[in-house]
Amino acid sequence: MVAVADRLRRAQHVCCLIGAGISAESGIPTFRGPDGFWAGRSAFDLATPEAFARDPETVWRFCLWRRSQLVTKRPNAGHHALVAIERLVPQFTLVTQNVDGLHRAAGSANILELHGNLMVDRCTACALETQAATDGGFETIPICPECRAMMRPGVVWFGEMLSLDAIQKADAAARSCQAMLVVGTSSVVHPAAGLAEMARLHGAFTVEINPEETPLSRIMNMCIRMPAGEALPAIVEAMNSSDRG
Ligand code: BV8
Ligand code: ZN
Repeated sequence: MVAVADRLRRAQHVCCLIGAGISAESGIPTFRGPDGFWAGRSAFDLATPEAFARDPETVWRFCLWRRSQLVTKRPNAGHHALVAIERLVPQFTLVTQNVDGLHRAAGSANILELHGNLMVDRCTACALETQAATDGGFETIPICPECRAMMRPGVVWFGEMLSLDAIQKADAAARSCQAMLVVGTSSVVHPAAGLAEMARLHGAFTVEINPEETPLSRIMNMCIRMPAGEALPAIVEAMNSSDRG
């Protein structure tokens, strides 16, 4: 951890690319793990515009069920460690694929939510965005308060463009950072996974924090085979002790 801490300490700009694995220790299933959201389900029946057009009820039921689970979940030591790192370095960009809002709940500031946010509704007709209720109402499909059209979850489905602003800022951060932590992602979804390759290409020191190997492990400068909730606090501890000299 000391070697990673040293790299982060010396970096002007640190970028973190985050996946569902960091929220596993908050009790939120990952996607592709044995008990993940996609276990026994097809992403293409639940997370594509075609699926929503074909059967909005089923897509909404999946989303509302996830919301009902999410509202009781809290950030864990991994999320809090990212907040600490953000406050220890001159420039920090948190690029997350997660839609659970736990980084904001932990206190992270500079967050790019590449895949949107599960607690946001967007109107299918007038694009009005509203915050979803957190105290229930997980049975009814939200209707637009403005034009009465059906709302959709404010997440990015497969085959949909990411927010141009978010991906451009994430790309710029990957190109300019001196160190990138790639935490809790299987690195199979693009364009997010491409950001780690971009960082490496531009000379950043890249660290994968994941108990498992991923398709990008081979290009990383370092792989820490530990859960994020243990590795990230240990890195913060090493950064602080390097301060104490
Ligand atoms: C787009 C919906 C273009 C929201 C999600 C280039 C190459 C190949 C494919 C493509 C490409 N470009 C586009 C594609 C197609 C597609 C794609 O990438 N497909 C893949 C699967 C083959 N990409 C897209 O469609 C994207 N759109 O590019 O548009 C375009 C151009 C023109 C016109 C139109 C469009 C859109 C991508 C967003 C898709 N939406 N979800 C929702 O319902 O949540 S993505 C979905 O996977 C999740 O949202 C999640 O964010 C994402 C990534 O998953 P991970 O976070 O990595 O989670 P996973 O379970 O996979 O892994 C968890 C990891 O954690 C594991 O490695 C595990 O070991 C580890 N772990 C477990 N416990 C811990 C841990 N790590 C640390 N600590 C622990 N305790
Ligand atoms: Zn509307």
